[in-house]
Amino acid sequence: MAGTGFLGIVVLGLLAIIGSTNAQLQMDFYAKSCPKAEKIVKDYVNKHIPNAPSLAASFIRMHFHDCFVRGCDASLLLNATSGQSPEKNAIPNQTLRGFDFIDRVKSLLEAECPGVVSCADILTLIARDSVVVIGGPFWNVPTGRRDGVISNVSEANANIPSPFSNFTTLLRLFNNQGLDTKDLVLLSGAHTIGLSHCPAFSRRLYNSSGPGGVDPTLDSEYAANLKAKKCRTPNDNTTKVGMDPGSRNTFDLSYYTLLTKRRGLFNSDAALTTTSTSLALINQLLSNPLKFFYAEFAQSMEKMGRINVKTGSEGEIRKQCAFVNS
Ligand code: HEM
Ligand SMILES: *[C@@H]1O[C@H](CO)[C@@H](O)[C@H](O)[C@H]1NC(C)=O
Ligand SMILES: *[C@@H]1O[C@H](CO)[C@@H](O)[C@H](O)[C@H]1NC(C)=O
Ligand SMILES: *[C@@H]1O[C@H](CO)[C@@H](O)[C@H](O)[C@H]1NC(C)=O
Ligand SMILES: *[C@@H]1O[C@H](CO)[C@@H](O)[C@H](O)[C@H]1NC(C)=O
Ligand SMILES: *[C@@H]1O[C@H](CO)[C@@H](O)[C@H](O)[C@H]1NC(C)=O
Ligand SMILES: CC(=O)N[C@H]1CO[C@H](CO)[C@@H](O)[C@@H]1O
Repeated sequence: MAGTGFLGIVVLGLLAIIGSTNAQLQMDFYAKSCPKAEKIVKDYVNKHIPNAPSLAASFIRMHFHDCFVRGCDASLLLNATSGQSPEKNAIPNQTLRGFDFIDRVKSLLEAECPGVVSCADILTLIARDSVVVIGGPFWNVPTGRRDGVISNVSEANANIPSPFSNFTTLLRLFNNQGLDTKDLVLLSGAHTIGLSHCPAFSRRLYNSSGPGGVDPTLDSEYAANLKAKKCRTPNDNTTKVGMDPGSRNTFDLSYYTLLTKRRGLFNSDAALTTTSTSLALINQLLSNPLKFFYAEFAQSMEKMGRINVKTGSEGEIRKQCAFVNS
């Protein structure tokens, strides 16, 4: 009897060790610990995003920026603390919006079940639910992410791709995260919604090798129009331009159509047409119904949402998304 008891304890101990090291994301992770969690997020998003649909673009972009630095651990949401400049201060983060929205959802969840639902899961759920509200694709969001405690501006600048990147650089940064060419082409498709500020592409209008300083890989009519009506000077840093003008609130295929017409806005968009593999993927998306893109996009989003996640006893569950627990 004593023997089996001892064996039982050993087995339980082993299971616990396996459990903690192999903990992984699962669908409805909070089913027992906070059964209403995912519904609270969805209800809040359904109620407020229709009044501010442009936030959907900001949230999916924030999720991307979070996942590319130390994994999807809400490190992006941390505010400055003494001696550490956070990811929020990185060049690509300067145009992110909606941190207060996330804080409000977190407050609702803390009221429902204190200390249970991570900011990393909240951001991931908000990104998905808000894209669904604007009529975009649905993707599965397994939950159980835990929050990181480090946020470092240099890591964000090193890992988040710049709009000036060529294909080689883009693929290297995606490969670093375990993502491949297909993921790069599909996830860039998020540029079918949202806005950019002129500095992300005005070099292509004013300071490139073609006539008038225009980038020869950019459609000249499109460039002329942007110079006349949008980014009127090389230093304009306030005007906003839809990356997919005409349907910037609609999650459709027209971003890819624009790429094939040399009307991708950033060098990084145009770069997707510069290799035969990525160009073939673009053409495949364009020759299929929208639901094919949605299904493929969903797979890449789920994959992105798993990048270096902290689970089990790693990290913590933050009480406030902008601060690590004291
Ligand atoms: C492939 C590398 C990528 C680069 C170089 C890039 C770069 C950029 C830049 C420069 C902007 C404009 C920011 C501004 O000036 O306000 C932007 C906006 C945006 N990006 Fe990307 N991006 C990339 C990939 C992605 C991915 C993977 C997603 C999401 C899955 C994404 C979603 C968005 C969205 C939705 C916006 C619009 C944001 C808004 O309206 O507030 N991007 N991106
Ligand atoms: C975090 O910093 C931002 C500015 O980057 C500020 O607007 C926000 O209020 C801060 N959040 C909290 C919870 O203090
Ligand atoms: C931030 O990351 C950079 C690059 O990895 C590193 O050199 C630096 O020491 C880090 N800063 C802090 C305060 O840890
Ligand atoms: C891509 O950009 C990187 C970094 O700017 C540069 O080192 C590399 O030579 C470029 N590659 C190509 C094929 O242009
Ligand atoms: C283009 O950019 C380079 C490097 O930033 C700068 O030295 C040059 O003066 C610019 N040329 C024009 C025409 O603005
Ligand atoms: C934007 O441009 C204005 C005027 O040229 C300048 O004063 C300001 O510092 C610029 N802001 C940034 C963030 O570069
Ligand atoms: C949203 C946010 O925190 N943006 C910050 C990005 O970084 C600049 C400085 O580099 C800050 O001024 C912004 O507040």
